[in-house]
Amino acid sequence: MRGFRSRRPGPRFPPAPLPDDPVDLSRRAVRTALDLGFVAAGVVAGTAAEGWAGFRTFLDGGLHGEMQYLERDSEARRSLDSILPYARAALCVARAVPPGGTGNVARYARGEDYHYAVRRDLKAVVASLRKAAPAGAHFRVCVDTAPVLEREWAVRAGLGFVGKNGMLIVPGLGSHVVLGEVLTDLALAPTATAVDGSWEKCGGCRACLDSCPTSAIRAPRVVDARRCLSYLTIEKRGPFTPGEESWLEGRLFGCDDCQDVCPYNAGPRWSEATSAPEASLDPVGMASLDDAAFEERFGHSAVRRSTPEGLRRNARAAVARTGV
Ligand code: B12
Repeated sequence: MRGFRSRRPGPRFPPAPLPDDPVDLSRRAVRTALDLGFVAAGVVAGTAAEGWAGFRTFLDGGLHGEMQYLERDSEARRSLDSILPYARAALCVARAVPPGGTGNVARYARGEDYHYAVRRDLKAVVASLRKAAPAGAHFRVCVDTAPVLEREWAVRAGLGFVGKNGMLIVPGLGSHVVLGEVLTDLALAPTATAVDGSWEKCGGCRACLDSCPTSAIRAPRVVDARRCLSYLTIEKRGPFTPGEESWLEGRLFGCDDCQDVCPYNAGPRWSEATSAPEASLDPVGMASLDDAAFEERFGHSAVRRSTPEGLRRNARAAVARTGV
């Protein structure tokens, strides 16, 4: 998430009129989302983030490292109406990331940048809703692009639960999903009844905690980003400390270890040996990729987030490790 500009102070337009049939509208939203290929979809009513205190504890403990945007937009995460005035509900969706084996690029970043793909499909959902909604309704599509506690809203919309690795896990599919939302000032009916957000569904399993190469998962659901290899390879700017560099073990972008060991991801979709071509990048080539070549290759990929210098830094560390 970056570049968010708060829409406060004050709403700029009147709220949407009440829909005649909120249940039907919600069903339409969910059905359209599923028809478009999202693997899970649900509507949550409300605006206040119940997990905000937990988010604040994460920041106060400094676990966010140098991700200053989380601190800057912290207050906005309290409530959806800081993002869309008069927000009353959100359609939450999950999209499965491409299947395939392991590699030095995290699965979610392979292929088309999910930010574009999810946004495009959520806009199609909005177009469908507009046909059935009363005139004057407002919508805002978010895909990791606004200060929304996406995992909490997904749980409350009934998409799944958050496991000990901190990931939203969709029953029957697993955690290799990315999330998006449509916020609206329409009073949509919630589609989930009893929402159980507990991690009890992980039972006694500690696979993610025990296998994280840097012990970044301090406790169930508590990820210390400063040690997380996803943070170090994607979000951290500037050089690694020698300790950090030794943790990378050849990763170039992101890390999936805490998901790969999760029994909820044990299906063939994720364990098959064949890898997508974009699963691994050549460290030697990446170590000398200039800015223009980076932009050309990753301009429409989530890998762009690492910045050219960040990717070169990661690649240099991988090259140094193998002594090539
Ligand atoms: C900052 C960030 C990171 C940081 C910090 C990660 C972290 N665990 O906090 C870093 C860079 C390390 C990171 C890594 C990754 N990220 Co990231 N990240 C984010 C971002 C932008 C904010 C997350 C955040 O606020 N963290 C702070 C903690 C405290 O908040 P939280 O994780 O949401 O935890 C809250 C909920 O779990 C809530 N909760 C849980 N259950 C319930 C139930 C109820 C009823 C309630 C009320 C609340 C509640 O309680 C917690 C505290 O409030 C989100 C997008 C977004 N806007 O939300 C993507 C996001 C979480 N990331 C995503 C992905 C894909 C990843 C990686 C897998 C990428 C990779 N392969 O390298 C890793 C996974 C690491 C991990 N195990 O979490 C996806 C996760 C999808 C999923 N299935 O969960 C998201 C949602 C982006 C997206 N739109 O798809 N990420």
